[in-house]
Amino acid sequence: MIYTITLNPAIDQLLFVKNDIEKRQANRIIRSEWDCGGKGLHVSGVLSKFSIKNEALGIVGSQNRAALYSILSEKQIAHDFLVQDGARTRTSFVIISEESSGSIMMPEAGFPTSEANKIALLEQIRQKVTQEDIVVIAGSPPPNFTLADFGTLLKAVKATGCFVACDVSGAYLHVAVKLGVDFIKPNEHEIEEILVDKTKTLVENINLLAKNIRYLIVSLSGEGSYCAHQGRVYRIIAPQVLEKNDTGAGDCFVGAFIAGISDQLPLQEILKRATGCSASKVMHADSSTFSMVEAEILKEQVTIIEVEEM
Ligand code: TA6
Repeated sequence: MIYTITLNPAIDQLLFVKNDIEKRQANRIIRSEWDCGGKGLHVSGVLSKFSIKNEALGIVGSQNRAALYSILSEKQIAHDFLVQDGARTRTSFVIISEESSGSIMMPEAGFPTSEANKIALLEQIRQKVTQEDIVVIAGSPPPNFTLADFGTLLKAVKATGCFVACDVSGAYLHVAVKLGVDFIKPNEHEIEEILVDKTKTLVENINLLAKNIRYLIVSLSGEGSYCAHQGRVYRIIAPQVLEKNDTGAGDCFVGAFIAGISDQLPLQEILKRATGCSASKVMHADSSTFSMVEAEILKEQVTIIEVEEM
């Protein structure tokens, strides 16, 4: 079983505007759509699309629970959330201009998790997760979820002996690296925070970090990524596509990568699949849609080169 943990889920409100946003102008909204948000939920959505059994865990607010659950059921995302009474799951505003590519993302902070729910989550992990499982912890934790809380959660997950993937940033990424996990996916800015030796090159640092992390991905947005595994570093060059909305592309990569691990595919195949899926995602307007057909075609346009210089 694969469990995704989204500590701070979101409902994405997609605001479509005609032109790029400008100050002192009425930036009229042409249409508005809803999508699920919070990185773990996107990972779950990708796994479900690959027909891989998974369950989304985390803490949602009672106030708009029905709205979130209806989006999740559309995306066939099975879940067993803890519910916090009187709280509202955050909104993440995503502005997409029809004129240009890319998006502007403005996530709310989210509600503080109650101490009772922090404990309940640990208990849920102890009851559900076994050594054969994969756990993906993804997205920014809520405001009062301290580094110590995060460390406690990670230790509880690790204690089960399962495969642990962690897509977090900043100080939480530090904790993940320090405690040791099986997978991380910082981007080129996030990795700056965890460089082992700042006098060395990025590739040398990737190699050093990868000594404690089974699969280390450094995403380079539209340029592709690096992957370090078993003492080797690969440069993955992504196909060039017409970008509509990059929001969720990284989550799509993580979901497809974990799907490949679960399917026990060879690493090069996993990387091609994940890169193809995220390239397809970028071509779609919402936060989570990608096409399996497009991904299959794009996969064949992915180039993987082993990096020799170390
Ligand atoms: O990566 C995309 C996304 O999951 C959006 O759908 C949005 O809700 C946001 O990221 C949340 O990110 P955060 O890091 O705040 O958990």
